[in-house]
Amino acid sequence: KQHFDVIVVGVGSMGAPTCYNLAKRGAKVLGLEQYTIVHDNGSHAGQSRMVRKAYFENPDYVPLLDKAYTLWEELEKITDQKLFHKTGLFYTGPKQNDVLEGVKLSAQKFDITIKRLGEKECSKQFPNFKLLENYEHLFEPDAGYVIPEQIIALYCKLAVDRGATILENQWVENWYEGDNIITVKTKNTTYTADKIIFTAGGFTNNLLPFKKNQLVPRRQITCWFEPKEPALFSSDKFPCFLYTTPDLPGLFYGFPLLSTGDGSGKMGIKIGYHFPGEVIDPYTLHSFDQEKESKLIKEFMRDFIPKGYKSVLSIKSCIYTYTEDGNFILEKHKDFKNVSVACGFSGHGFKLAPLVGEILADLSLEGKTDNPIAFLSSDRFLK
Ligand code: PYC
Repeated sequence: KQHFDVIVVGVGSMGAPTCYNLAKRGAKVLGLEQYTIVHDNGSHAGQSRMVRKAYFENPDYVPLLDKAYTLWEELEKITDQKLFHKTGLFYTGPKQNDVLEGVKLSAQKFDITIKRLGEKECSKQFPNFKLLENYEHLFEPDAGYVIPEQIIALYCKLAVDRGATILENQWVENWYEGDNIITVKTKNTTYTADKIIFTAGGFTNNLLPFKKNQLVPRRQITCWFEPKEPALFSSDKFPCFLYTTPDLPGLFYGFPLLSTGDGSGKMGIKIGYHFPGEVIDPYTLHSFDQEKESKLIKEFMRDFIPKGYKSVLSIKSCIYTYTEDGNFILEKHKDFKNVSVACGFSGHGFKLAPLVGEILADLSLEGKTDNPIAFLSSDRFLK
């Protein structure tokens, strides 16, 4: 048997920075990943994730985001690589809509720079978007994007350099908590540890008991478009955006022209619909009707960013794991003494990955954290 201080199950968006933070603090760490380090069967594939601070979802995230911004900078210093690409973020939506009101609330409460753009200024700065009447337009200049595949690979390397063991293709068949010892069984091996952390994204339900509807994996579709005039969509001209259309709930979002990351060498703009998709068994993520599922996104492009739509380069799926209120679950587990968990990121977690890694290391090694995460406790579902 091999014994570790901490076993981390799931080495993706949250597990990779967790392995790094644990190893940095001197813990003997084992990371178990059911696929490879970086894969497209979970929630991290797709070459871009937004980093933004004027959080419309809930201002309680802003103090955490402040720290995450510092940690993204630190990671750039440690790795000597540019990781955070500051493009700014353009928001447009009907006046008094929840998203825009939420952005303004967080910006005001925490003194975050947000520019309100008049129609003329807006069409000059962002000529690629169709602008609608009675809409409000905002710009968050300090927002941008990171590349999740690059970040996860870097965190794993940093973790391994600091002594962590990270194993791929390790499907956890079973685990249990005994008297101050955790046992984990994979197909061929039994491991033990003092502590365990679950960062298994949409697969968490298979590992930890959550109540029905507390953690719901859903399929989300993203499409890559070849623009009619690629030069108009480079990151110095076309920012990340969140667009609320008049007739649909949720938001359309997108990124500037980036590599599609599929080895074809092609560049495209990635567009998605930030709204709960079909409930799925996460192991069937890629079985879907591409024509049917991409229809809304194509219509959005045709109607609101027509110059961006010459052809569709690819249609991909990834997992959003929703909680009932769309806020994360991040805590020391209530029923198991030596278990910590981060899950239910509901499609907006990656920007906080460096801090989630720190917090999980705090919870696991110290039993507590100084970070203000009470609002992310699953206790809220008991009320
Ligand atoms: O977390 O910022 C975000 C986001 C935008 C679109 C999907 N997720």
